[in-house]
Amino acid sequence: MMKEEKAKKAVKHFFPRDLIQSVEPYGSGHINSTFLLKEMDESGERRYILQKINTDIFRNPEGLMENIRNVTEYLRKAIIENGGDQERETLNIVLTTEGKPFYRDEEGECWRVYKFIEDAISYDLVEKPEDFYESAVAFGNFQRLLADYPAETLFETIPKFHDTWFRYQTFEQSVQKDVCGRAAEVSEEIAFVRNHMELAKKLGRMQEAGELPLRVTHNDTKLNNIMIDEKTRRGICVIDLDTVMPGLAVNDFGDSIRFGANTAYEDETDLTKVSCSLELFELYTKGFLEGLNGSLTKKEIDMLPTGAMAMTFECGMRFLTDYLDGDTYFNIHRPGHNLDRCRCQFALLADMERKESQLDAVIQKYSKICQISVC
Ligand code: ADP
Ligand code: GN1
Ligand code: MG
Repeated sequence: MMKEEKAKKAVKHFFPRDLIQSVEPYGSGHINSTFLLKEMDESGERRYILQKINTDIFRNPEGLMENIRNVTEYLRKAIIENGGDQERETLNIVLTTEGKPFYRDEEGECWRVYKFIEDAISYDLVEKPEDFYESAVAFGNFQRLLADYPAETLFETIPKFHDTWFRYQTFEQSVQKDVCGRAAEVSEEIAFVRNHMELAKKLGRMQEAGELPLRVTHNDTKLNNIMIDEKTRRGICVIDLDTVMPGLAVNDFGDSIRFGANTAYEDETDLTKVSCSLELFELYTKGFLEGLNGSLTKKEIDMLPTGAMAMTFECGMRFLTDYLDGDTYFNIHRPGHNLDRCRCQFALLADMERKESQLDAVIQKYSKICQISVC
């Protein structure tokens, strides 16, 4: 059965009245399969997001959905207290007809539905710098709102998700196995990884030494995981909550930078277009620190540029590992897609390294402002 047909069957377990008019593939996420649902009745049209959860990656869908249910309920209380709109400022799970947060079909595939956040857009590339600033405020705010969330109650949906040194070792295993015979063709990229071994160890060591605290973080802070309100241009909702787990604040910062401060798309093949925009880096720093409103330590602030480099490196290395493994993890849309993505990340990291002192200077500028007026 085709994916769409399976999706149509799954829909019936959320919407027993047969009012769904269409089920179309949607969005550009790399992990889950996402569909847009349109429902029509006497009162008009309503839209929903249907997702097939990637259970090869998320092995415990019960734990995953419990995390999302609890985190969204927690956020909802804060939104209501602040006089916000709970329909648009957090994800809203639509339960199955049996009252469950997801439906498991006969083949064991797991489906969930969210209300569609209307009049908002998610971007794969920054179109207006102010939108990137707003996304930073929203991600910073999100982390601050979850600062007192009981971290021990969260399931670790993907163990060692941002353990860059673990990712490095996994990469080396894939090079050794070379199941598709692709290693020879990517010797330059393999050498690039090996030249960055120290970067892979750095943040993990600092965490172990107690220099960087574990916090409840989002862990997948790409620009397209924020909904920007079409009218107000505010970052109204943080979505894609599958990886909300204890993590490092600098990694949330870093992942946003590697995606949003890149002047090119994540899979750009013309590497001359790839660079780390200092303007966007500065805007994001300002917004993120404002959203966090003084909840980072001085050490965390100092390490923000390292977070950006480590996340760019880790992500490139994960794309390369997947290319070597035969493209089994990330959704791809063309042959060599993961290699293109890897090259783009490595070109971006090289540019960040060239600009390291400028990135540090930006951070120090905001670190000072932060200490005087907010922290
Ligand atoms: P993935 O884990 O595959 O990245 P996401 O949960 O990020 O999946 O969803 C993919 C895309 O679908 C998002 O980038 C966004 O454009 C859209 N999307 C997801 N949830 C919603 C929602 N509740 N309302 C509107 N759009 C959404
Ligand atoms: C995946 O799900 P999505 O597309 O938002 C991945 C991230 C990577 C990102 C690279 C669970 O994010 O870790 O940084 O692709 N998510 C998972 O674009 O592995
Ligand atoms: Mg996503």
